[in-house]
Amino acid sequence: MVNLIIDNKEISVPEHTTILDAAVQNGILIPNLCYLKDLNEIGACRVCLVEVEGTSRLITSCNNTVKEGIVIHTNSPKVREARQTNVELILSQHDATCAVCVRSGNCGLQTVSNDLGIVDVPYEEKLTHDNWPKDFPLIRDEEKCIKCMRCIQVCDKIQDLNVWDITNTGSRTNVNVSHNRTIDQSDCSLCGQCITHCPVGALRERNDVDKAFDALAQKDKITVVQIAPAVRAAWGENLGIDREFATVKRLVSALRQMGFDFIFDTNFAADLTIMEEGSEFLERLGRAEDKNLPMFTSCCPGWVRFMKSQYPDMVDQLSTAKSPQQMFGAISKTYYADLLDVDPSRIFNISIMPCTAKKYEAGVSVLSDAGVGQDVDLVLTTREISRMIRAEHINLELLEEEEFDMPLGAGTGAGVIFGATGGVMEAALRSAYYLVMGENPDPDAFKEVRGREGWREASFDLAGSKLRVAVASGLGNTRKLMESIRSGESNYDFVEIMACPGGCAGGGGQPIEDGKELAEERAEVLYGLDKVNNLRFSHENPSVLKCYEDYLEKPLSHKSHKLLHTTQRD
Ligand code: HC0
Ligand code: SF4
Repeated sequence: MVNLIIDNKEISVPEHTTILDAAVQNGILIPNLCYLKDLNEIGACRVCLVEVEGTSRLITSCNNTVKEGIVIHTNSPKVREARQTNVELILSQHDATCAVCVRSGNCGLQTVSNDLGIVDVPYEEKLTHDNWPKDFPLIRDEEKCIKCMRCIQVCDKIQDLNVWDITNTGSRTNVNVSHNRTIDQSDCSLCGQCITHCPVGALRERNDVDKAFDALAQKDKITVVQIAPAVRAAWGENLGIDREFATVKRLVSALRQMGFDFIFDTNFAADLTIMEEGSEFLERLGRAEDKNLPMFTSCCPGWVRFMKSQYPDMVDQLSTAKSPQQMFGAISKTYYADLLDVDPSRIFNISIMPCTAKKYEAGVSVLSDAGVGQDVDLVLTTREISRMIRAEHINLELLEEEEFDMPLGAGTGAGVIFGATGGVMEAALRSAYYLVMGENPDPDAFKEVRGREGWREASFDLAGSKLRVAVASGLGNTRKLMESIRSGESNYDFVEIMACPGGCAGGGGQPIEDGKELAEERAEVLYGLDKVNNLRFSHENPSVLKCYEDYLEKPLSHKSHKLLHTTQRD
């Protein structure tokens, strides 16, 4: 152990602990901006400076470790002055138009500046601009970038895609798409992890809120909204309400107040996906030859983009099943339009997703099959729906719980766990077991695929044959898994991949709480919802069964193939 004094407090911490960690562990807060534990410990912003007694230099506390007997001051006049100067210099290169920023009130730089009492920036403002494509789902505002390097680190170390890099040096140091490429030339998966790790508003999703309000205002439009599994575990986070209070039923109630005509659940389509994808898997498994295994899940557009750019030769191993978002879009503009007896062109489909890549997915033409433009007209992230709720001045505390509309509002516990890494696999195994054995397994029989670390594998016995499955989340983990499959080191029958660490619960469109990874906490909410659901098997979803009975006939039918599958990946 190392003994030291921080702000007159005698403390003792293990060797190699950083000064910042030592302080935090002892309840002493040191402001910082670029620091992210185990990811970005480079002292780029120089906000976490501290003074070491007896030396003339100030040092960054995030990347300097403790030494026996040192005496540290985290907030001496010298530290305060230097910290203030450093923040003022950052502000001189940052477009601080906070009133019109999506991160206003939730911005690391704003907090640090306010806490330091900065009301004036004595340096000349030097902003740089670039021409970012305004329609791209991921937007980078060059003028707001504070060169903290977090986006570079998360994209390199966690996602292993190296989309971002440092350009220029010295005072002209900047961050931009690597290798002088434009964003559309890069291999960006659109996972949005750079957004959720940006401390300011330099990275964000395309703002589609106004289009949603426009659709709500058009009287001839029938607005149909679907809520993705992972959204229900996070939507209240930036709205000042507790997780326990922010139930999906209260979100339904808020959306109804906002004027959406029909409020449905993506879980319905997740259950439908299991019927189709599970049947496809069993069909492939049963082939005498040309099984094309492992079959990969195809519901995460970040992963599909990654597959297309990094492993194009393996693309035909993706399941042909479309994602639940797209299945929902197709079904609502065909089957449901028939039920309503309306022209499907009047239906305006909005999906609320924890995801930035879903904005791209909705626009992929080969994924729209209802014949009236895009099957999903607009995708809003969890953050965007939170902004709409605020814009509507909804008094959240007064919200009562309300039910989804029917029939597309019915979802099972198997559908809800799609939002956590391993959930699609678990749901698929529950139903595959039933389809093969003719009886339900224990719903928790396939729990082994839950978790977060690296990639996980498991094998299960299915009617006497061994089924080998693997699950990965995060594209860095995915690359390792893919290399292992490619080299023949690993052999699986079925593989689930989600681009975001922890799956959609940790999606790039989820609320941001700077410095916190909330995927696990949110996944717990989803597993809790599964546990208490009366129905825990996709093949027991009454609305899905009715949809087959009245419309689709059976999984993999001609109609199902037309509306719910694709062999093209654009
Ligand atoms: Fe997901 Fe989905 S689980 S990708 O993560 O499959 O976005 O939540 O909606 O489509 O259902 C995201 C979340 C979904 C889809 C579902 C799948
Ligand atoms: Fe989107 Fe979920 Fe995939 Fe992340 S894991 S890119 S949130 S679908």
